[in-house]
Amino acid sequence: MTSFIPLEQYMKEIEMRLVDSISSSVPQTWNIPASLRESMEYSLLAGGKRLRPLLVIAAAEAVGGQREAALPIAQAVEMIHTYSLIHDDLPAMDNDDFRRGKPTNHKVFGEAMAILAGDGLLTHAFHQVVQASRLYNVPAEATLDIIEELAIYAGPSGMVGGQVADMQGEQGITDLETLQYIHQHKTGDLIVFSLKAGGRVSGASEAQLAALAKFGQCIGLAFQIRDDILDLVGDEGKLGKKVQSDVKQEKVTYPYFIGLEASQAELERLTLAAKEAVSDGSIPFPERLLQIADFLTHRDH
Ligand code: GRG
Repeated sequence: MTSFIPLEQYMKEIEMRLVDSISSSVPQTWNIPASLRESMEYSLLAGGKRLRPLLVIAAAEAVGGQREAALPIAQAVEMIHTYSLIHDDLPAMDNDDFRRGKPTNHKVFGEAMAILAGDGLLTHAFHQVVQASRLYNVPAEATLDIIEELAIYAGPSGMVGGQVADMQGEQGITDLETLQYIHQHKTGDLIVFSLKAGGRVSGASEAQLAALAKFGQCIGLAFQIRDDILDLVGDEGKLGKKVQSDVKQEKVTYPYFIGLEASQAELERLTLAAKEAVSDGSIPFPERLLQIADFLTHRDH
């Protein structure tokens, strides 16, 4: 466990370690077309909050494990997340021109290369998970569990399924339950994966994994509700994008169904439930996770 530095400094440390290591994660000795490497690195290094790597490492440390062993998993989840954003921005999906304050991948490299850069990141993520075992002696059985769960939480029954439900339901969603299904899978599942995988690196017990999963489910939904609220009442300068875009695009959101005040109350309820899940005594060092839950509730971008 590292000494208990302020959360902002902790996040900065993890971001720096991630950025430093992620650019060399595709070995220079591999004979890869330069344009593919450039396109993958462009999006990987374009910034972002690095929330999922933060959760992998915070969960590993909360269970009493070492940061370094969790790093390949943190890289892997950021690769999956980045691929999903590249593909989500494509003309066939959301058709966005900017992401993380920069032109989207397909605007710079063309559509075909953006698709392939996403494919490359998705595939390479599985290579990186294996490195936790090869380089840091994470037991093969735990690594197998992490690989299996990455396919479950990021694949058809997870993030990809959530994206499809969102696509098919666009503008036609009539109930909160369907919206919850979309949020749970499209956004929440990768967050749950990150926490459980971090725990697995540190040899978490079943009770600890269940506590981390519950924490992830709650903050995952809370994260999305906060997104919806920020789109209505956020500061454009801090968000780096126009507010009220959900209203303009007639997107159904939490505030659309239950109003702004009730959405805020639900956000607070979920944050409390998340904090309770890791405060039941099963997690030896829950303090960082508690801080992260509060940080996400109050984030302004
Ligand atoms: C294309 C299979 C496929 C999936 C796409 C993640 C996703 C699924 C789409 C992104 C669109 C979106 C606004 C999703 C909901 C919230 C979300 C996951 C936002 C992006 O995550 P952040 O805020 O992004 O952590 P940064 O850039 O900070 O990493």
